[in-house]
Amino acid sequence: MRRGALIVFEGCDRAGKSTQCRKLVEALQAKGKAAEAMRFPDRTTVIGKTIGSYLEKKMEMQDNAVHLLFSANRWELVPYMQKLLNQGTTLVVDRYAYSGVAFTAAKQGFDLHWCKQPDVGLPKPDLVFFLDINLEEAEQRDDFGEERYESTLFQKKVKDNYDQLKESTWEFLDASQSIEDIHCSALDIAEDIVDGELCTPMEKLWI
Ligand code: NYM
Ligand code: MG
Repeated sequence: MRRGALIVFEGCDRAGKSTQCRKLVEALQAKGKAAEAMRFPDRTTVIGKTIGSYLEKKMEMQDNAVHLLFSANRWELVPYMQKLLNQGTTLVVDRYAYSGVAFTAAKQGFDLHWCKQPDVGLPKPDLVFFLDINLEEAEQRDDFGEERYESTLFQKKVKDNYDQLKESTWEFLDASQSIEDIHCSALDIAEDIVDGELCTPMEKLWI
């Protein structure tokens, strides 16, 4: 049986990732393909609830420690992801290890190399959409500025870090286009991957 594809959306805050994830899952399902949405952090688990409190500034945490929690939150969901992928379900994931690295490495005293280590060996995405947003535009979007990390200066550093994480699996989408236009481009690219030759077993990230 064919495995499902692992598709990830990445980008700075308010780039439109959640909207595009939802639309992509709906479109794939409408075409009769098994697809499910996931997101990181997954704030529903015990680890995820702690991350949620940290992001909502209800608690403080040492920076290395919270970085490891974000990674642990991905690892705890790997068995679930593997099960669905092996059953032939495509996963469309809102943020993944690239967010982990880009955000922590934007903090003082962190480098990309250290930040990548806890996520080394995770299932490697078959496709990563990077929603490229102009930071002045993101700032104007609803809710910007409420959670931790949502300042333009921080997001600028995050964007520079993303630039250094680009891999051959990445596709850039201009986030200033309309929701429909972005969706059409994403769906085209995603369908090629979902229907194409998927490498089995899956590759491992950053190995
Ligand atoms: N974030 C997300 C991290 O700092 N590290 C990670 O590993 C992940 C997955 O959490 N500002 C940050 C990026 C976001 C915030 O994400 C919450 P969202 O997509 O707004 O729920
Ligand atoms: Mg957010």
